[in-house]
Amino acid sequence: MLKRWSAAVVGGVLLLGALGACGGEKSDDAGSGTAPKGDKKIVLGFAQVGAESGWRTANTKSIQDAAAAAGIDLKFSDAQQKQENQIKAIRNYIAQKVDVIAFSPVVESGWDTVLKEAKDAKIPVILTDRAVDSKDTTLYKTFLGSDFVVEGKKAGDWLVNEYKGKTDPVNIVELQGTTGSAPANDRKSGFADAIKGSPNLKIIASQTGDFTRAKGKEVMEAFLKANPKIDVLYAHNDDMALGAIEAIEAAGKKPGTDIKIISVDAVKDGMTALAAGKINHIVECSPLLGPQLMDLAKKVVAGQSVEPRILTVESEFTPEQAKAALPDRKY
Ligand code: GYE
Repeated sequence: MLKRWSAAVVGGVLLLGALGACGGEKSDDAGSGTAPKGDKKIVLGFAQVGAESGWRTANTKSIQDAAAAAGIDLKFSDAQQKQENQIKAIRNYIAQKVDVIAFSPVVESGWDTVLKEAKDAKIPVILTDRAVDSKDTTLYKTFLGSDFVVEGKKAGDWLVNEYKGKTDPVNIVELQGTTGSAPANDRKSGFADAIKGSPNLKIIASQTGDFTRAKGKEVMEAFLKANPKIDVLYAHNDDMALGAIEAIEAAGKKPGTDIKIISVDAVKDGMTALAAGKINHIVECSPLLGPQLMDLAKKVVAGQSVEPRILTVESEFTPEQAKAALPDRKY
């Protein structure tokens, strides 16, 4: 799959027409859009991070569905969580002269050169879901997504409240998201900030699980082997928490009881584990960014000004709230 994807991207413009829907590079033009007759459809090149989590799958579907509904011709690529693949995809969209580029940067650093190339080619860029650390904010039009520091803080505040009035040491292990990504950096710092006033709450181990179930399980196994007393797991997303639950159960412990678990996202599988008492608290991060992204794409292509930062509206869930919300959960 990676080979095929790279071939599509490296092969560039010439190959693209022939490749069609094969490989990671494809056009999702459903032909059922609402673009006014006679008007040329807006072409949006979207460089997705990958397919690492339930959140990402829901995010991709939201973008594809919203593009079809808005009559936007979507070129979609999957970078398999590699920055070099995303950069190649963006260069490819520049070479194709798409009308607008959007992407969810896998990590925060290292985007200035390619963003400058897009700017020089007069193609507007919209950051979706994750931020970049570029000093020059004129390199992109807007950033649509969550406030990950607030999410980390909500997770930490819940824990502080859970142990209110208690002074016994609480050993916390942390499963971080992809190293260098905005959600990993910010969920870590927001959480650390929230617990810093409670000296008995201690992070005794913190490692990346790359936002995947498999890695979450593997790292939790190592945490369990190295630390005889773990009271709390803070996972930066549901998928890593779900992998860790398997490791905890395999070690003969009860997730949610012997080890309390807090995670972020609130995808269906996470909410199911929360309703079953295996996760104790989830901070929501909505992946349904598609409709807002299409509105923004239309505006920036039309040369209209847009807000530089657009936040997603989110909440939190207890097990009872998860039970109530599950029947209507779309992802
Ligand atoms: O929380 C995680 C995914 O960037 C907000 O990426 C997103 C994160 C999400 O892999 O599950």
